[in-house]
Amino acid sequence: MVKKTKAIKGRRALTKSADNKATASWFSLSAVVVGLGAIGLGCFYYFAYGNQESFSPRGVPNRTLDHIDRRSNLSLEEFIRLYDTKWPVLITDAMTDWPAKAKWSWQYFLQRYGGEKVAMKGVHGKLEDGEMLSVTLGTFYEHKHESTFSTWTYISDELFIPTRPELAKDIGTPVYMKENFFKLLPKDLQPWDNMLLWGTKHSRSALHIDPYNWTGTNAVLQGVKRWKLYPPGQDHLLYVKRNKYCGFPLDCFKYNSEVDAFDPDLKRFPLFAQAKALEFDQKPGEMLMIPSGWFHQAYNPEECLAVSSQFFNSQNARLVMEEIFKVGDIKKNHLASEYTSQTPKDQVQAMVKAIPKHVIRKGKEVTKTVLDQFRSKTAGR
Ligand SMILES: O=C(O)CCC(=O)C(=O)O
Repeated sequence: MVKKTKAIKGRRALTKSADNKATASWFSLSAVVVGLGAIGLGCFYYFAYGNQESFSPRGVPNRTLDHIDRRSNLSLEEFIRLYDTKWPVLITDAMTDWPAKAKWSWQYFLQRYGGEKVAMKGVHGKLEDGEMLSVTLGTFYEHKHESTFSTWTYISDELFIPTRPELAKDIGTPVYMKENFFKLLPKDLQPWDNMLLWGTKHSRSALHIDPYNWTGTNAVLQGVKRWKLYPPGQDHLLYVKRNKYCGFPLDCFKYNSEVDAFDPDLKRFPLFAQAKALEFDQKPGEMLMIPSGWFHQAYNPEECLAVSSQFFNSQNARLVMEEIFKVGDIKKNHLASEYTSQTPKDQVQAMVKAIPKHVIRKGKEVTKTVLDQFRSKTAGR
């Protein structure tokens, strides 16, 4: 019985019956033609584009990872058409009128804030072993020259600038960031903006996608920042840690990779060797726009002062709202039935109306706790 079944299966796998022999030869011939066609197409692409990895973001032709566009006089229309939620770009004239460029120096900060606490990442060993500490700005300054590739410190403070309006005034809002639906959220749920990033030589961020999948910006005021940005579709090569939370007043999932892209452990993370990145250095006065969904990591080859920010606009609204729905305890079915045909702004407004009161209360508590934690007079140096 078993033998018979096997035999029938075996025959079927070949040609089923003599009647099918003609069909089989036709298929073989077609397979050869298709195979040759595929090789031909492959050669065409190889010679047309070299062996450069190419990607086709929504609405723009093939882009390659061999350089980053540096643009000035970029209109809002062109930014939306070519880059927003599609491809990274360095804008060289977005910060020309920022008072921070001339004003922010060590002398300026130490005089005013030398004794005040900042949130600082300290690493001794591997990036993954780093911890967040609360130290005075003066202490960071005293030790900043001691950094090595494996021992470094990085002020990464979400609240230092937002809680000091005199500093926030020194930073402008380029035209590309004017539409920002985060402002439509209740005040206590808006993500903190303008993170202060002051890193020693060798300091670096983790490889991650930004919270809520927003569009991120990074403005370098002093020093140089080296970047690796990964086009979407490579999550399976990046060892993403699941089920972590961002800890913002309106919580969201955190998408961090376990890999340090500037010092990858390929024994632990072998697939990472296949990941393709856009790599470049960002100079002082340049602002980087990081599209939603791109994993990215920065390394400071020298001491670097920068400010990062974000926006949620008509281009990324669908992606950002999806992330808010995942954690925000907002029931999609509470939204009006016409929701899907509304403009992005109207959709955000409808979503905001559906945020439960307990979520807003929790947002207030989170901000207070974080502020207490980092500003506490008793926190050690
Ligand atoms: O400047 C850095 O270290 C990276 C900052 C960053 O990636 C971010 O703010 O999302």
